[in-house]
Amino acid sequence: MKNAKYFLERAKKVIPGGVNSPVRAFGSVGGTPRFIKRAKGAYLYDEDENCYLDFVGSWGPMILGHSHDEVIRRVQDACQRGLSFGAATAAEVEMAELVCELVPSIELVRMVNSGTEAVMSAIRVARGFTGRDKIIKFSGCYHGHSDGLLVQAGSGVMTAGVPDSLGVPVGCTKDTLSARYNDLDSVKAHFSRCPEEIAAVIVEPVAANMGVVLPEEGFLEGLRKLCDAYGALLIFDEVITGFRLAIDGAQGYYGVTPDLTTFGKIIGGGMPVGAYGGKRQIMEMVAPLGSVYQAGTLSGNPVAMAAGMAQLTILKEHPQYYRELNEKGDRFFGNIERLLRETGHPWKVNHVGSLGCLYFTKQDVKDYESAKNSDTELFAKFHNHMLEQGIYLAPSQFEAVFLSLAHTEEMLGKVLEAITIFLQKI
Ligand code: KE4
Repeated sequence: MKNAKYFLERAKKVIPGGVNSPVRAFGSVGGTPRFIKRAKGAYLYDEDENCYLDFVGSWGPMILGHSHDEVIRRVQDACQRGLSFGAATAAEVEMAELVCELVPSIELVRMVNSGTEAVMSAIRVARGFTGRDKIIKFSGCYHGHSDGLLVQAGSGVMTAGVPDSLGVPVGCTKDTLSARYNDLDSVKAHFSRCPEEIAAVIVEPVAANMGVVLPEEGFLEGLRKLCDAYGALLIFDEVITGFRLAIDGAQGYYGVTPDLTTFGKIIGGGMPVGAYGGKRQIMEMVAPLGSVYQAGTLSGNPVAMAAGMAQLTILKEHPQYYRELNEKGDRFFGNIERLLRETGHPWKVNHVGSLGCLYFTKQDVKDYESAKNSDTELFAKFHNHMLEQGIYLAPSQFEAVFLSLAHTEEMLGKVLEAITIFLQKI
C-alpha cells in the first residue's frame, strides 16, 4: 500500500501544490490530503483502503451518494456509444428539456463544463442584454475563478473591484462592485451611485462559500425589487443550491425568481457539467442566435449528459427525496446545535435543508465579516479530529457540510459521537 504522503510527494512533482484545485491541499487545516481511490454511497476509500464517511460529496454533486447504480449504468451505456462527438445530440435536447421542465424560470438553457464557465457566460449575457458593464457581487460569495469575479472581498462601496489574485488586471475587476450579503442598503448605494451602469446583481441565494449563510427575510426579494427598479438583471448562482434545496433550487425554495440562473455540480451527476439559462428574451442573445459569444468543445458531452440526466431524473421521479433530505438536515444540524448548547459551547450552526456549517464563533454569522470571526485554528483541530474518527469534512471553515440521501441516521449518530469526543478533548 502506498500512503497519502507518498502520493502527495509524487503529486507535487508534477501538479501545482499536488492538487488540481487549491482547497483540496488541506492548506487551511494542515495534515495530508487523502488520495481517494473509490467511493460508494456515503463512503470514500483512500489508496490505503481507509474508509471515510463523506460530507463533501465532491463539493455538492453527489446528492444521491457516490456511484449510484442507475447513474453508473447510464454512464457506462453512454460510453458504449462513444465519448464525444462535438455535434448536436438527442441527449443534450433531453437534458435541456428536463432543466426547463424542472425550473420554471428557465426557458432557454446552454450547457457548459463547469460552474465557472456558467457564471462567466451568464454575466456576459447580462452585459450584452443590458448594454451595461458593471456587476454587483457579494463579499464572501464565490462564483468560480473567471477574472472579473476574483475581486477582493469587501472592497468598499465607493471603490471599484480590486483583484484578489495575481494575474488579474485591474481592468478586469474595475466593473465589479462588492456589496455586503444580507445588506440591501449596500446594494442600494451602488445603484444610487451608478443607476444606469449596472448590468446585473449576482448572488448565491444561500451563500455556501463562506461556510453557509442564509438569506435573511426580505433579502432576496429586495434584490429582485432593486434590479427591477434599475433595469438590472438578477442572476442566481445556483451551482450549489440548484437541485439541492428543492427540485427547482433556491428560487423555488424561497419563491424569488431570477432573470438568469447558473448551475453546476448536481446537474452533472458527478461529471463536468455547468449550465446557464433564463428567460427566452435574454438567452436569445447567445450565439449563434444572438451576438453574445460562448462556445465549448465538450459542452453537452453525451457521457456527462447521461450522468446528469440520470441523477436529475431520479430526483424528479422521487419528490419525497427532498422532504427526506431536508428533514434529515434539520434533525442532524439541530442535534449538533443541541449538543453544543447542552455542553456549554456557544458556537454557531447555520443550516438549510441538506447544507450546513459549524462556525467556531459566538456571534451570529450573516455575512462575510461575521463569518471571518470564526476561529479557524480551532476549526483545523476539529477537522483533523473528525478525520481521525473517519469523518471526511471539507478542509476549510468556509465550506459547507453536504448531506446526501445515502447518509443514514446511524451514520449521522456517529458524527455526533465524534463531535462529543472533540468537545471533551478541548
Ligand atoms: P466550478 O467551476 O468549480 O464547477 O464552479 C464554480 C462555482 C460557482 N458558483 C458557486 C456557488 C460555487 O460554489 C462554485 C464552486 N464551488 C467550490 C466549493 N465551494 C468548488 C470546489 C473547489 O473550488 O475545489
